[in-house]
Amino acid sequence: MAIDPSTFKQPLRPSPAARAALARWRAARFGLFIHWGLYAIPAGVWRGQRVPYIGEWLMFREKIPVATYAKFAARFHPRHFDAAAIVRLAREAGQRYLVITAKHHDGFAMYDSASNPYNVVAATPWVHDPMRDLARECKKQGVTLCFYYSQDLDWHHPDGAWNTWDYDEKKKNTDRYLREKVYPQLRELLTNYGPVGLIWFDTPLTISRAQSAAIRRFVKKIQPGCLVSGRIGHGLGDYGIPRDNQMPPGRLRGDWEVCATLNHTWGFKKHDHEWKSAPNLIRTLVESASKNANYLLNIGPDADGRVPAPSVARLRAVGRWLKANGESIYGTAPSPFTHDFPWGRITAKGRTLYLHFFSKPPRRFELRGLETKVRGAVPLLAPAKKLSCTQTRDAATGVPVLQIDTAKLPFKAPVTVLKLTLAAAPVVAPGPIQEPDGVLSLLAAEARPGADRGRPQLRITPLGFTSGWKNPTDRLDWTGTVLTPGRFTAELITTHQHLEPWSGGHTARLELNGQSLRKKITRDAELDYTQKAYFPRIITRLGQVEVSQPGPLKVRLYLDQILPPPKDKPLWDDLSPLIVQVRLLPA
Ligand code: FHN
Repeated sequence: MAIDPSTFKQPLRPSPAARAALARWRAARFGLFIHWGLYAIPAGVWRGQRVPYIGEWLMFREKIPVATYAKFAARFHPRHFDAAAIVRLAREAGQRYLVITAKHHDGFAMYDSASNPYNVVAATPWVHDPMRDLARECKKQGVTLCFYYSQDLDWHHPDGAWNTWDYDEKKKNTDRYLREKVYPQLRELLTNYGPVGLIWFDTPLTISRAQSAAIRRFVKKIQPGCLVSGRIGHGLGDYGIPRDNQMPPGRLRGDWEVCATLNHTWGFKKHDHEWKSAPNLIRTLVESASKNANYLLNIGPDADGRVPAPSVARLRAVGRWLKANGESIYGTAPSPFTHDFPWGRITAKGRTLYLHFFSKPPRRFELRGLETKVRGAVPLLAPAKKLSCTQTRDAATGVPVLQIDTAKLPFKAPVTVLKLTLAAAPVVAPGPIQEPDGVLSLLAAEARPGADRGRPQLRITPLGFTSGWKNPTDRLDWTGTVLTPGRFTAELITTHQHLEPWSGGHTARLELNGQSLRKKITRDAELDYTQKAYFPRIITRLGQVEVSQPGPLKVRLYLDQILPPPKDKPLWDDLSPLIVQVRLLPA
């Protein structure tokens, strides 16, 4: 069983109060995540050795006894912590909400907790509550304050999950931990700091459905407008969260939030200097919005309270882009198309489409599949320049084709926005359509699961990946549309979380137009995309096929041979093959 079901379930139907809060949160689109705690002191180093993995997991990785780890508190005196500057940074970045770790898995409360002395006021020489400062500044500067709270993992409390080196797992009583620590602390957070936008619960690894549901009810009772993140567990959140640093393929249904690091850690690590580029961050923000996801981007202040300079520089760069182009992000709806385009991403607002180009488009740019009449096209940054558009239909297939002359669209890296005004709300032709570059991309998210016998076990998760593919008679079916027939190279694209095993080695069979390609899933190449460091997309070349006529093309994928999952099962996935997509590229 997958241990984090919230990742794979559609979020709950929200109450009216949550719906209004959700609408505000959705319109914000961009938030600041802050991981700050005692782990900033060791900063990824223990007994002189660099500890791999994310910084805030150091206690767990090194199995540091509670009594030893707690000594960090005596050294916590962040002289440079400046709540006003942090909230200002969020504003400069264009981030409209802020989520800070009130208590992470190490169990240390970063606020004044009357119910538990293991906290920043009672246990440190600083004797100061940073959440009070942040609450005041958020109010003053118009940023929504939200708290991260680790409701399940707690390595400090004897009944919290996952400290097996100090405590006996068999003696743990989760209800007692919830009663003694979680509920009293949530009450404090929800009564002492004014309105709270959301509680970002995390990592529901051992908590039961009833416990998750009770925590949700508890939060809503105190602040009905406070949202609950999808990682409350069991699909009980107001919105869903993909895995860390994960970008799902295609458009999503429901509300989501992509959470991401700026380097490779959440909590400060002094040796992690692998910073993402500002263009990568801007494209990830655009891509998130195009899929109906907010983007929650993290900083990890150091033990003195300073935000690393590379983080500040990058957030400001995103902010500069947003200041000019924010109309195409804030308050937008996702793309009306279900697939990702090779040239960029689309967001929408009423009768407007925003085309975000990630590179300079060809002079005669072509968008296929838009049925709605276009009234005008202008660069978002130069609305006086009218671009000429023509709308026709492909003679052979009837696919609507919009051609835009982009001569008057100066491309400015990393993302240039073209604003299309439509005569009505956008309507698009169904199904995957061959792109002008000749590629037909078939996302698993756009496929119909089927079975030669009985009902398919295989399903498509809300994130658009296959799940539960254990049966060789299960299959995926697509009907795409080909405008330019010819010879194609067929590729299968699979994925995995970079620290977990890749499910290669199965044998895939692709059927189309009476042709069949059968091949073992091998690592032939990798796709270049923004999240490739975390979820590599692995290309298997299946062989070549011939498509002789324009029109609908039925494509069917089987897995003839499915290997048993490795014994060393990771926490999150059932390790059945994670198929992202089939692609047909002109040979
Ligand atoms: O274990 C945590 C991790 O430390 C960090 O807080 C991230 C942020 O999304 N959440 C968990 C792992 O998914």
